[in-house]
Amino acid sequence: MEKLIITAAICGAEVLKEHNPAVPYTVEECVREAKSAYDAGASIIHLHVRNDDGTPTQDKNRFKEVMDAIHKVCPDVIIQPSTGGAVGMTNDERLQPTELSPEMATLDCGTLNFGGDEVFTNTENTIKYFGEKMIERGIKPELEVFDKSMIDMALRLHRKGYIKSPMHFDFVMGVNGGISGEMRDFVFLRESIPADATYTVAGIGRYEFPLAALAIIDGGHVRVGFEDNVYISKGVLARSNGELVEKVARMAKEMGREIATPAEARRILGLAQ
Ligand code: KMH
Ligand code: ZN
Repeated sequence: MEKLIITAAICGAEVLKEHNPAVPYTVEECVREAKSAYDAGASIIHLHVRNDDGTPTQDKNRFKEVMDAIHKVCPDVIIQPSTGGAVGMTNDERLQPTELSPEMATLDCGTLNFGGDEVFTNTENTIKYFGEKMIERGIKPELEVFDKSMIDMALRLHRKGYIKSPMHFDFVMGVNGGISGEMRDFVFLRESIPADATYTVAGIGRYEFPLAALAIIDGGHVRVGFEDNVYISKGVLARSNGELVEKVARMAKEMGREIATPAEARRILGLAQ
């Protein structure tokens, strides 16, 4: 079995300091959280950025500032900017970090309800447009799927040439509006991707660690972080993203799965070394 790639989604666009005071907004806070995750075994940082007041932004310059600052202290870490941004942003606003030609970026594969009156919109033409831009800019997409239908969409657009092989999926499970995070849901998604594809699983809230355990034994990969969950255990806030990564690394060790370094993650995902 390949080593385990741990991704840390350190910040997100929606979670606030009101939910956990350690949620990062400023450049310095993002660096602190990325470093804590990297030191604990994360080889990928899934990145959103904020203005200092916590409002989400996809501003290219802000991304550059945060990415450069993270790379200063974690030189080999893979930084995967979000192209999802926050609900309501335009496509070109969301695509700004891809102008920096990062190694990876997320590509959201469908529209879903996102709690309350919010709708996270990704039409077929949007997905095609994002896929084309990523091919043009040499970026490996992490295909974010919030439901089984989004895997089907990704496979269809792959056949049409908008997404290249080998595909790498992120099963985001437990969003209100997307697929739930039960074991049967995980098996359904996992059995619906091509044999040469890789996947990571991002369980939202209470699903984070049970789904991490399933992915560890199945040979998949794991995403944790404040974007998805702010608790280290029931009712106890995590002190840092590093603490969440540490828990996954501990679980993997107990189950006999080694943790991938960034170089090993690049090889597993087929990124340039
Ligand atoms: N903030 C969500 C609306 C991504 O990073 O690509 C979208 C999101 C997905 O977080
Ligand atoms: Zn995200």
